Amino acid sequence: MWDFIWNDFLVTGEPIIYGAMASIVLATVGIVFVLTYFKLWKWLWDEYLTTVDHKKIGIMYIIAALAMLFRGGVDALMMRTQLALPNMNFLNSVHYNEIFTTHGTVMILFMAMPFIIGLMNVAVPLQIGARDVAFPFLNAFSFWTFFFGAMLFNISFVIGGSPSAGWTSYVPMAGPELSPEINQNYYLLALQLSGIGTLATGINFLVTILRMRAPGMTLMKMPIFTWSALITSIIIIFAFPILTIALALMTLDRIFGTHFFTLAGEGMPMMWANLFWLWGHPEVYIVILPAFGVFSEVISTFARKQLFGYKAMVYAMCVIAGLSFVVWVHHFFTMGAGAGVNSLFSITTMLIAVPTGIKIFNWLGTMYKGRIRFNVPMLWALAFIPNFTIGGVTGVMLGMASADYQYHNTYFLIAHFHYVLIAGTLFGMFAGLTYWYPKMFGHKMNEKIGKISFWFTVIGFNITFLPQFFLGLMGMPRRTYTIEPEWMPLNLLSTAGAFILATGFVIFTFNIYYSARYEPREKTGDAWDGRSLEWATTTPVPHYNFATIPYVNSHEAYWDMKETGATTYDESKLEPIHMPSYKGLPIIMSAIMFMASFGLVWHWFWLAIPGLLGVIICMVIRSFDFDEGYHVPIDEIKRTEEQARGRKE
Ligand code: HEM
Ligand SMILES: [Cu+2]
Repeated sequence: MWDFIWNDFLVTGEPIIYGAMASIVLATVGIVFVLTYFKLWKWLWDEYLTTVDHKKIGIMYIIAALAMLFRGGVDALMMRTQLALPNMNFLNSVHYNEIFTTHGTVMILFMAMPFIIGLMNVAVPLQIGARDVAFPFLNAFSFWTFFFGAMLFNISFVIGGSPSAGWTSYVPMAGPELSPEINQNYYLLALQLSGIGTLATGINFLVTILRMRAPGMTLMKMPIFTWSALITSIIIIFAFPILTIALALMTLDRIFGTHFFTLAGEGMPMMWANLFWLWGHPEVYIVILPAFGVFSEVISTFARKQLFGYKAMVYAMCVIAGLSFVVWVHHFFTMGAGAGVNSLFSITTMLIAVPTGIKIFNWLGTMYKGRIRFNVPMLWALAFIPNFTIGGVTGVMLGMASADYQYHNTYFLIAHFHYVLIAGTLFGMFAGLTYWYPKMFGHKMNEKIGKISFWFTVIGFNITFLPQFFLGLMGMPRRTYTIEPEWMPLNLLSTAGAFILATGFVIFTFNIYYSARYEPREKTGDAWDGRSLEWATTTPVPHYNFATIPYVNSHEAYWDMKETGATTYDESKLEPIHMPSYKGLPIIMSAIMFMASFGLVWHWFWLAIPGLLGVIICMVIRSFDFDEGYHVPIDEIKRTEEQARGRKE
């Protein structure tokens, strides 16, 4: 028993791991102590763990995403440290493999995705004048499956060993022959668990946006961020089932001995690559389109102009979404498809540059002759345009199949996708968080600290990743744990940049803490002189969002209201508001799913089977739950609104 725990269950033998174990234990004890000492358990349970309010769920998503940014960021710094000089002995090859695998997976699935879903949760219902999402219970469930999926993935580090076959998990590397340990099972089950939540989110937001818009808001009058959320939801609904199936098949291969992807027994390893990227390529648009949406909102607000080419922006996003499903083969141009196939996918890939270019010109057009305010959200948007363009242009270079034989799996690719993911997604999320922050918490983020973190991030980012294009051209392969002496100067530079970049992230996070303590409270609900409906509510936003729902006449609904002096509080139209009740079931059910998944990871059917039964029991309980929520009485709405609006005047 102790033998098993010491030799197989816990990961041992590395000082870094002991350090991690100690810090996990200390952090857990610390959190439990603080919650107990300040008697916060009940508050936490009542206000957050059981909440079905989209605003609070959004906040929880964003906090989790920021925590994961640090997990993935520490991984990145460890890799860059190992690559700074030739013959470094900081990480061995096995450890390096584990770290690039977990870094990629955590960053895409447990950082970028939840961050955008968090912002969607915060902003979309407010932007369309709704009181919540279509399925609030499901929304809470989505969050908790994501959360427990992320936890499952993260404990692999200290329990049983991390996956090491890359975030793409290509077979045969990830198959039972070459990865016989349990580590790969963590990847499969953690992604499966959180993927369920993502799919549910896609459905939830599709229905919310199609069915719950304020009267008058036709599709072409929706704010552009809501449009990006709608298109993202559609991509999710088409893409995630592919991932679900692929993961399930590999789980069968690894745990139950089937042969879908094995070389033996007529399996097809190439099928994994196809399924993975048939999901994986749309996935990168799932994380970029909402960032485009944020930038559009921010640029038009801070240039004080209507978004230039609103319709073209919408159509461009639709075209990008469609094309995202027909380019996946560019991820394996060198794996032996014929020239015809490669040419076709080359062309579809490069076509994406057209609608993306249209969007870039529209952002520039929006700023043209605008009276630009250089607040922090706008700075992120301004930095995004040139940096993302570098990512886009190098993407077109990679998209040429013949040239890709040269760049394939080199640092050129690493530089390319970090330009897209950091300058696109991450800057977008930072912009969005700073932009909607006053709506979420009732005060702005500190501008000065925000600017410092901005400059650290943007400069550090370019020092880190610009040299990597040249390293790639010099032949430095990706996923290598040692470097040749001739690659040393540029690598050293890149590593130095990574630490500057990381400092920028730390300052950004510090700013959240600092602003919560010291920034003046925001009295108006309209912190930036906004144009869409989320700014029409008071701050803090009442749990029912809108006392009375306005009639919408353009994609700048609040701008119109400001011109006519209308508000979202019309006492003569007040009616009791129907709201859903808070529920403990989503978190309990997800915790049980976590147990079942953990059992499957270890092939412990004594845990997995009761776990699955538990999930079914939860579903039965839910289907006999006839609680229809409650109504907020008119008196209470009046009191809340008068209090909030009294302050506003
Ligand atoms: C502090 C900022 C970051 C640094 C210094 C950094 C550095 C690195 C390094 C050194 C690698 C591995 C290269 C190799 O040996 O193959 C890597 C891979 C990767 N990174 Fe980052 N990264 C950062 C942020 C991000 C972000 C924000 C994302 C996504 C949103 C991301 C996504 C990925 C992915 C998908 C991989 C590929 C993993 C694989 O090959 O399996 N990174 N990064
Ligand atoms: Cu792709």
